[in-house]
Amino acid sequence: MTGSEDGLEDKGETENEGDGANGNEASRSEADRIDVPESHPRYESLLTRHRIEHGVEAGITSKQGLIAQGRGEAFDYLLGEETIPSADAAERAAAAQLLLADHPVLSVNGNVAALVPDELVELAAVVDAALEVNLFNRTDERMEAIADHLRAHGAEDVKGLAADARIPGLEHERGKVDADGIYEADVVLVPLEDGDRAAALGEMDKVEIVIDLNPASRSPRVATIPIVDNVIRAVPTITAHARELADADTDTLERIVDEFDADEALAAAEERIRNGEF
Ligand code: PTJ
Repeated sequence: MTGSEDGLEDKGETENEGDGANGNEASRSEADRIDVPESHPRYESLLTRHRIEHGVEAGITSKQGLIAQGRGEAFDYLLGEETIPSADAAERAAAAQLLLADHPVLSVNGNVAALVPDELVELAAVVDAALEVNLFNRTDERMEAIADHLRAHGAEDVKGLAADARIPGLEHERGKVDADGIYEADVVLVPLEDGDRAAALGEMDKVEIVIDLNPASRSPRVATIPIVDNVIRAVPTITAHARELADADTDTLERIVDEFDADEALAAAEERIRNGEF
């Protein structure tokens, strides 16, 4: 990767400034460089903002992504900025569902590419899933920038650029997917999805795992497995569960999925938001 591929060159940074050979450390360290000690009570939130800001500067995240992040932060604050037990159960069910899948795909937009690139690549490797860039505000430049960014963070195969299939019922740009990716997938993880596309994927009979901090949003409401948690915590937690369940038999994995109740999980998140202490 070159500095310009990750949008870093303007800032006088190159991959050689990091510790690693492939530039991942340079990219991540710039995205994580904030003048706040880790002991600061708002450290995680400020770091998250910085990653998103860096994502916009690098041409990865859309400006609307900044607004989406602000909305998410408000819900995270009300949730206590922690993974509540119902979200952890959803993350375990998601891990089991991904391990059961024949053709799982992790959908990547501009926000999650900026926030959790390493973590998405790791999850894809652990559950043997494909990564596919799929954008609400799709432009060729952002598609390429995100694919480059994921590759710089270790992804070997990034789908989404072929765009040789369509999600039925969605207008032209937003419905573009890869025929051997989301179109064929049996299980799709869609973090921070917009409601229309989440509903359209549901109409295609896909098992949909949605990560969204707002339990009232349409996307978690149409999901098979809604995860009401910050994507920063959710993705590594799914990976940790998947590692722990890696040797589980099919019956065990199916039981974990069957025992998960989406309505209960949404209700528990709403209850925490309405009645939690802050
Ligand atoms: O990169 P693109 O073009 O695909 O665009 C991505 C965004 C997120 C801008 C686009 O899909 C969009 O506009 O989404 P919405 O409709 O604003 O919905 C975003 C949802 O994600 C909201 O319900 C937020 O509460 C939630 N959210 C925001 N940040 C996080 C989050 N959920 C989990 N973790 C977060 N960090």
